[in-house]
Parts: sequence; structure tokens; C-alpha cells
Amino acid sequence: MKRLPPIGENDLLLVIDLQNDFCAGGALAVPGADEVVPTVNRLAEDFAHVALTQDWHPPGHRSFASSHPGRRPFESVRLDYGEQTLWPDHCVQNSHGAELHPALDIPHAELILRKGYRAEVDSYSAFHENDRCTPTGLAGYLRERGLRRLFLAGLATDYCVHYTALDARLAGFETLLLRQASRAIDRDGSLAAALQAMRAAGVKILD
Ligand code: VGL
Ligand code: ZN
Repeated sequence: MKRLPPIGENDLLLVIDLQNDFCAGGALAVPGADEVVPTVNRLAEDFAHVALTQDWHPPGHRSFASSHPGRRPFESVRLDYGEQTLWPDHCVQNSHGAELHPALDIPHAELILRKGYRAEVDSYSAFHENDRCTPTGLAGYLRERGLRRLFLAGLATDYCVHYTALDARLAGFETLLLRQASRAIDRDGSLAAALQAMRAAGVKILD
């Protein structure tokens, strides 16, 4: 990995959705996901400030294919807030799959932000739900604490990391993606499209 710039008091490592269901054996396993855990643990040692996100859906969530009779995972449907990809049931509140990866070892993490907990709305981004108008409160939390530069790691590069990075830029944060500490679902060119969109939005990609 390209060397990190010097890390200071205004920097935050934001670890996205490193949860059992996105790792080997999980409901929506992302290829290579488990490999990033030791990388993230090591990176976190360099940061005074770390926050984690946790995908956290109620049973029967609108993003689950099982909530749409006749539909299958990875198909797309039109919901009142726009296009929504359908997923296998995953990260159901209080389930084993929703737990953070057991090898994730960041005792000094200061915040665990849950998202996607409203039954009718998905939330890829850690800043805004997929309706694009419901904030999670993360921007206010970061601003109030003087955290201005965000380093992103975790899952999945082309979904939750991607949308979090774009929203971080919209909210005015300097944003860097730690690509070696992130893995993608990568269906139908989604990784290439996500990287292009992130670059265009001014996200710096460290790889
Ligand atoms: C994610 C699909 C559905 C992610 C979460 O963490 O990237 N992807 N829910
Ligand atoms: Zn989800």
C-alpha cells in the first residue's frame, strides 16, 4: 500500500460494515472480505479516532429479495425513493450475521453507527439513507468533534464504501479510500463504475 500521509488529531478511520454476513460463509459474502480484517486492525493502530458502521436491518427489510414475491437477489426494483438492488436477507438485527467480524480488534473505536434500520429504506451511505434525504447524523458528529479528514476501509467498495465516500465529499470532508483495506461485490462492472465516480467526486484513492 502507498504510505499513509501522517495521521493526526483531525483524522478518522471509518470502517464500513465489517460484519459476518459480508465475510466468508455469510449471507452476502464479499470475495476476499476476511483478508481485510488484519489490515484494518493494523491501520487502526495509527489512528487516534476510529468509527465503525454496522448494517442493521429489521427482519423483512425492503432491500431483501424475500420481501418481494417472485424477485431474486441482485435484481433491481423501483421503490418510491428510486432504484433498489435486492439482496439476500443479511445483517438482520441481533443475528450472528449482523455482528462485527470476530477478529476485528479495535478496542479504541469511538463510535458504532448503525444504518439501514428503517424497514422501508435501505442505507448504503453512512451519511444518508437511500432516499437521499434522511441523514444519519454522522456529518454533525464529525463536525462537532473537529474530525475533518476521513480514511475509508471495509465493505463493500462498490456499495456502502462508495456511497459513503461520495456523501463525505458532498459534506465537505477530505476523503481517502484505503483500497487494500476494502473489497468489492463487483457485479456487472460495479467496482470500476464506483472507482470512477469516487475519483470524479474528489476521493483520493490510496492503493
Ligand atoms: C452493503 C449491500 C447491502 C454494503 C450493505 O455494506 O456494501 N451492500 N447492504
Ligand atoms: Zn444491507
